[in-house]
Amino acid sequence: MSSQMCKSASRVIRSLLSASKNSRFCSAEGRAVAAAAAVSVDSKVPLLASAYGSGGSANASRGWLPGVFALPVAAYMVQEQEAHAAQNERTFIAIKPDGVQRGLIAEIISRFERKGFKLVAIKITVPSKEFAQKHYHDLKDRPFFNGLCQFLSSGPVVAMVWEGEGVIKYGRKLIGATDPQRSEPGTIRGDLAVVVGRNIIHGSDGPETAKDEISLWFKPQELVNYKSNEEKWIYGVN
Ligand code: DAT
Ligand code: MG
Repeated sequence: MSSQMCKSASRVIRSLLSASKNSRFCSAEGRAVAAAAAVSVDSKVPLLASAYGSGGSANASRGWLPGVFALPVAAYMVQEQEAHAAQNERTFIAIKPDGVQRGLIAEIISRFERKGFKLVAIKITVPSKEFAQKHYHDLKDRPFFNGLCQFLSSGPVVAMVWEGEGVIKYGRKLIGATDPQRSEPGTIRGDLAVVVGRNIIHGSDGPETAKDEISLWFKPQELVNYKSNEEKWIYGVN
């Protein structure tokens, strides 16, 4: 399906879904029918096409399901699509020169990795001061801006993109409060840093910042799309 088709199909499905939420059609049998129909959709049969194509009704003989069967199909497909989109959330994380020099690269990466997030881009680089100023542009009026940019460009930085459901917000939780004196024990800054000027790690603070920072630090082709073998054990609904 083209992305345009996907989008309009998704809109139709979404309105069907809101009409059917909590209805009796969202049952286990519904899911089975939906799964069968989802296969049909993959093989380019018109959206919501019948899994019972050879049935006797007028609808079935045209290859279309009546709305009552279409609803669970719709619900299932939207849920799948949304779950997939959530898992693809990405954030920018950087180990600053102090973290690199203190030998904390593996420690920091392992905390994100063990949580269940997926590394999709990584490089080590010494950013220029101009680049650091771009990265921290929103802090340009703060008194520590110059020193901060000087410091970020003073040595190697490990720049990364991590992917997973809720990774932007939860990444910040793993990192801890900006000032390590206020970071909880168990967080990266809480466990591994002492003062705000040497807090070892950066993490995007929201979806817009994440998008901007990822595109500042990485070219699109440096981001790797892959399926991790662990995903089926990290994600799931019972
Ligand atoms: P965060 O890194 O938690 O997103 P921020 O965006 O407010 O925090 O600031 C960016 C960095 O600037 C921060 O990691 C360390 C430095 N910084 C922040 N507040 C500071 C302060 N009061 N004095 C010195 N450096 C500070
Ligand atoms: Mg910040």
